[in-house]
Amino acid sequence: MNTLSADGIASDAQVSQYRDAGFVVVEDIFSPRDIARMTEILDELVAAAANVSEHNAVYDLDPSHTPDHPRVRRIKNPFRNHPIFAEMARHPKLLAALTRFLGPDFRLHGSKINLKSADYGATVEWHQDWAFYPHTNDDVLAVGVMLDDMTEDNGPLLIIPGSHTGPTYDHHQDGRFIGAMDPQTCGIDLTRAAQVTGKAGSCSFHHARVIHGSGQNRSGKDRRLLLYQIAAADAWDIRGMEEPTWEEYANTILAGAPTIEPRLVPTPIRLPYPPAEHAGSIYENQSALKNRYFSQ
Ligand SMILES: O=C(O)CCC(=O)C(=O)O
Repeated sequence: MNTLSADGIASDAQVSQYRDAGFVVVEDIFSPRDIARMTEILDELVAAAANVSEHNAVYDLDPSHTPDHPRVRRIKNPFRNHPIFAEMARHPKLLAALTRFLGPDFRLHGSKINLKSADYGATVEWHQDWAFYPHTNDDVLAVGVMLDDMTEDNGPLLIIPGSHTGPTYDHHQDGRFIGAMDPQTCGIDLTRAAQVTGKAGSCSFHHARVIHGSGQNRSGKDRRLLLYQIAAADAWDIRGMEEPTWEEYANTILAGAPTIEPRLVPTPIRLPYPPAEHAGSIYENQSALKNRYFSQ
């Protein structure tokens, strides 16, 4: 039965789809007004990149970036870099949906905005988030807040359904982490990927172990995706605690309470070490990948 939760957010069918396929789209989480507030700030952040010539703690720049034509691939850590994105991470409808997928206690462990701008937006090669940040259990997912409509032709997220229950694939090249799978040797039929599309204000939820990537934006319209990485409070990043203090760690709790008792569930883990030669973002990590799937 396709029952709505008490809040009407994320039906039983959507929760089952998330469990079976490793991803689902839930519509109308953010209102047009919420989206307008976020994109207004985002436009200001991108315009301010005119003063920046190197990647830094806020900006990952497109290789074609110049001060006259600021071209930003990614805003790093928007949760920390602008209060609007911290406010929206606690949006009641988003929290209600996350409770359906992860239970009552969860925290934000990372955030980013991938801009995939009209005509030049960067591709993201096939990967599993799990290869970047394995945890003690896999109640870990990424929310993609669609700041624009995500359509078939503006480089939508592509996901291999069901791959979240399989192995963790090799994300190394020449003995170093490279943040991508080799499409020629991984043995996956990547043509069976599902396109994740939806209207602005919708959210995709994808499991940290599911294989995903995205191609070029061939349209004349931006495809801006705000990604919040969320983990059950008892899923601990096995690389350690990122925040410098317990208070900062506790501030990342979006619902429920923190715990110092991790839940241990065996999962296939490969550590992202030795670290990537090119650090700073997935785009940088993947820049030395020899066998690419998506044309740039
Ligand atoms: O923006 C996209 O299409 C892919 C996002 C992603 O997988 C990532 O940034 O890790």
